[in-house]
Amino acid sequence: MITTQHISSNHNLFMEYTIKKEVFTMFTHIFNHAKAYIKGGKKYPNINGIVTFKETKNGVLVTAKVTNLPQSNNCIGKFFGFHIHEGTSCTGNANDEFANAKSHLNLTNCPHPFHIGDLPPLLENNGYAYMSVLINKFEIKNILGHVIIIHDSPDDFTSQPSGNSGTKIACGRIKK
Ligand SMILES: [Cu+2]
Ligand SMILES: [Zn+2]
Repeated sequence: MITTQHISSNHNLFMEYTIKKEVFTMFTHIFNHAKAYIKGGKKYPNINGIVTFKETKNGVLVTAKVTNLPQSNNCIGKFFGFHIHEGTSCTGNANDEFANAKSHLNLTNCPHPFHIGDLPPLLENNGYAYMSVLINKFEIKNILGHVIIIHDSPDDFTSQPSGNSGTKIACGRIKK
């Protein structure tokens, strides 16, 4: 038999559960997610994308989706250098419109390609690139506010200080 007492206690349990769930969701949202909206520069203004960062117990899951990348004239499948840079603004000057992105984010005093900001290159498919990679060399708090850059050439993972990746063609700032 259900009494008023039962209903009231179930209601309290339900409220407690709801509040705990809300607080949990709030904290995971505040501490464990970030994103960057990527926009092309003057040469490729139609480049558009989003990079999301999600903290997991094994590292940060980085997922990039980018459209309207330039394609090779002769051969299929062009690679693009892809890094987190130490700068905090997608601005620059007449020579380099994203010059203020500065160098690769490097918090551990290591050479390229062991910078915190060194990521696998993007590969376009009819101008579209999708990549998801797990990385445990940084936490989201290390990269917030910095910018992510797409270059017009692949990273050679050897040349110092930045893998000879060529011109910066797109940029986005990492935020909550
Ligand atoms: Cu770069
Ligand atoms: Zn690097």
